[in-house]
Amino acid sequence: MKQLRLEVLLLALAPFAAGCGCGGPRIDVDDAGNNVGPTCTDDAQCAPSGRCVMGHCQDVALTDAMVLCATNAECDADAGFVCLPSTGQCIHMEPVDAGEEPDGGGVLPACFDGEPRSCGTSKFGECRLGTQTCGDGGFGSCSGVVNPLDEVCNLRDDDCDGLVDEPKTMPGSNPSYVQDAIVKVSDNLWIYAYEASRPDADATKQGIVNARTCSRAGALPWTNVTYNEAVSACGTVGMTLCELNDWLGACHGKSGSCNWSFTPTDGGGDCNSYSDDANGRRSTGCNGHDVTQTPGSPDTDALKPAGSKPECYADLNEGNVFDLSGNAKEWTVGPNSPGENPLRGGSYNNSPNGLTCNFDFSVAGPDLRLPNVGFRCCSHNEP
Ligand SMILES: [Ca+2]
Ligand SMILES: [Ca+2]
Ligand SMILES: [Ca+2]
Ligand SMILES: [Ca+2]
Repeated sequence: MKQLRLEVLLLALAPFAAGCGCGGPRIDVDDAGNNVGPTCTDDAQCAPSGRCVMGHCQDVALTDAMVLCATNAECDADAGFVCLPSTGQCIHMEPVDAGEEPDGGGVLPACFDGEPRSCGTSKFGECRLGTQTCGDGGFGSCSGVVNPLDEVCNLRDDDCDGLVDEPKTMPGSNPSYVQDAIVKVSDNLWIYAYEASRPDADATKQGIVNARTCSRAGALPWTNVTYNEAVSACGTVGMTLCELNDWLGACHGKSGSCNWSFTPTDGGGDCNSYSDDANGRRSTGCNGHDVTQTPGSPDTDALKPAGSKPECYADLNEGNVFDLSGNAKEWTVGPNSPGENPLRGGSYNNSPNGLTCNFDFSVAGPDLRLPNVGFRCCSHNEP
């Protein structure tokens, strides 16, 4: 059975020395280790000359100069000192055997009713320390704490190790790192499950940061991007812009024969029947030109967050690749790149036939930049 012995570090805190003839001043305790003085919860109850220290009034007026700490970081942790926020003092915490008589003083309980302290694992990044209060001889729940989460591609330090969106090769002190949504197509081909997005994109904005690219559901894709910018963006994550044949291999699905990257889940068709039931399925198919709008009404065709259409994916053996058909057209590396680059899959303002895997009307030079043209990244090595 261990208990904690608390020893006040501050030698100048003379008024705390009552009843102690040992090597440093102590908080005033009796032989049983109990703090003496009227109980209190704040300084006002000990006015005019006292302070509420560890739940008891002590006849001492601390000055600001006596306040050594607000957090543990300001105390010598290597020597076993922690900060006692209620007094602003660094205290030494050392386990002692129950019943052992410390040097000239009593054995104190682990904490005193009403004593607060900070809690939690980190205050870096998205994390926040919380507070907890002593009651019934122990500290209660940690209020307000925000603990580390898995690192995701979002321009934030989710796992609170001081690194933002760190890759597998540099995970930092917390082993979590960004694991983009990537699907294995074959033994030598991996592809983004979603159209590429910027790290600061979300469902309502495309973001402005080009530091790296992400494959993430729910983020608006990165468009208005030139061919060369797309090549560079894939390079930031150790991947390459998808080659045309690799892109087609994914789009055709595991059967190798799908016309669209489209997988109806209600039994109403297969990946080759998109146009047949388009009128009934348009809202759940892929994001193409909306032909149901009434004449004269505003154009509702628009880019949507990646993965918005739950049935718009190529069904592959090891995962689903979303929005190859529709949403943003995608740059690919073709036989005549970078002079003539295939744009594949059609976009939100193309009809169903323009959303097929094989529709190859569009090629563009390296400087084209359009709001309906994006990209995705591939790799021939496991990312
Ligand atoms: Ca992050
Ligand atoms: Ca991090
Ligand atoms: Ca990390
Ligand atoms: Ca697309």
